[in-house]
Amino acid sequence: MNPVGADAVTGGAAGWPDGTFANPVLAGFHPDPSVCRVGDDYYLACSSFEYFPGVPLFHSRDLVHWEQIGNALDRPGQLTLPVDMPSSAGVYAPTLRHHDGRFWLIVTNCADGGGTLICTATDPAGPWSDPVRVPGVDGIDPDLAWDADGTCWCTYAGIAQVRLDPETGRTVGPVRRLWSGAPGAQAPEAPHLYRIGDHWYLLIAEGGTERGHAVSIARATRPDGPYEPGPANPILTHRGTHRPIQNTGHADLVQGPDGSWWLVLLGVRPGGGTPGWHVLGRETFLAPVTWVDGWPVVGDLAPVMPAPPWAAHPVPAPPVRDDFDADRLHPRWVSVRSRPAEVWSLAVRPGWLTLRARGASPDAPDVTFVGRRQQHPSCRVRTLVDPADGHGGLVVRLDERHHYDIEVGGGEVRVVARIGSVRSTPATRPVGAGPVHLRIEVLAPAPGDWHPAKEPDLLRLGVEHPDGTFDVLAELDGRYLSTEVAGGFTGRVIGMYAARGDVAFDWFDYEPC
Ligand code: 6LW
Repeated sequence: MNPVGADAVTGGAAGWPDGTFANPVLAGFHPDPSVCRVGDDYYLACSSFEYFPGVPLFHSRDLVHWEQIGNALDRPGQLTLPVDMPSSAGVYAPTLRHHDGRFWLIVTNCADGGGTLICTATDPAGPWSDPVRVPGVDGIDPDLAWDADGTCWCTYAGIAQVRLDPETGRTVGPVRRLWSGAPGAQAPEAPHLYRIGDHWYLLIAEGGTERGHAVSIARATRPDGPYEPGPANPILTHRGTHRPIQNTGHADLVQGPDGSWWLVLLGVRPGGGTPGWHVLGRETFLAPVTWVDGWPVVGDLAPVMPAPPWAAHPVPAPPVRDDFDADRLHPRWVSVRSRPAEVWSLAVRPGWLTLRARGASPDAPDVTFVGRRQQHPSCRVRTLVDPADGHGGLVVRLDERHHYDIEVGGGEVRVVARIGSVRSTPATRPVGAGPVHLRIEVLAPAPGDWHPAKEPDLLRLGVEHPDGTFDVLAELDGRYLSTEVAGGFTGRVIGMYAARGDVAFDWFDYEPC
């Protein structure tokens, strides 16, 4: 049976170079994707954890090319991430849906007693409403689905379900257990519920978000069950394989423009020797789905995929340089926990981003930081920084306890490496007064350059001379800024910080290399 639409993915439509597309479709730290379709448009939301603003939102016309249009939680009143919250707490997996003329986003803020939040918008680029709290939903990964009579069902990790009034956040009736995936499997979570054909389908993740991650399915004739597990579960896992994309799970189903079915899901790309270190966080991938006897079957998921049978709608590549000439920051720029107006300005020194220090270094949970996700295995980051009487620079950050910094101030440039409990200063260099060019290069190994303990990448931190030559002060092993070392749910974020006083940045370049 094929409930709705075509199931053959053939490739060959307009605009796809070589008849292929590249996975991931959203590179870098973009986990837990949730997608919805409104006419010809697709919208996608991801988790954001300790970063503010929270819940990045993307738009696409072809499911492959995505452009960030905003962040759902971009006002302090919508998102509280207290300074004492651990990194990788905060904003967990959202579900994004369109119902009755409005976009609905349900999400958990694990750092806020309120827990489950619902926001709505008529334009997904914002503004999003202040959140309605849902105290009756006591679990992560909430999903919203409406049945034909308008009843709203909230299904969440466990897998548990309760009816609710999404306008008020009030739950109705008891919480019921629906299913827990494969017997004995850990972490049944990430449920999404869909009415497709004659059935309600319950898509879940199980096995945990590490190498054992998997996607499974069950179905019922009513939204509240009883659920019958699929005959071929898990319908997707890369566990125990040597495939380059690992940890595959946490998926959401969507139909392409031609009615074919697809999954967006998270996966990682481990690098280096054994056990493999992934440094870019959990990324968003796209995989084709066909239907066999009323059950979804997931097709091959690889870095290079046959193009779908519809036209490509590429989006402009983000510019290499942000000159800080606009009067607001692009939504891709994130800060750690909060970004109060008094610690940053584009107006104090027009054309420069000025940061005012709070925490004394990127070790501090309240460091003044403005950064962006590392999205390419090899990339180059540069800035022109004027420390004036302060201290500040560039940082590659996994969390407070895992970061590499190059900082200028007090007449010197220094490289600082923080790895767990160890903090060291592998290089210092005297420098004159005035603005300094800082540069960080991240270099992935050449294909085939492998041995069992090979690092996933190398980071070179240094200063750039007026003639453009790169004076490398330190070359550091990237494994210590990986999820396998640091733990947690995020990925690398690279940006600017102030550690003392007011520090101004004229521009910031990020380019793949
Ligand atoms: C998320 C859970 C998961 O809530 O990881 O991979 C958790 N899946 O569903 C954090 O992203």
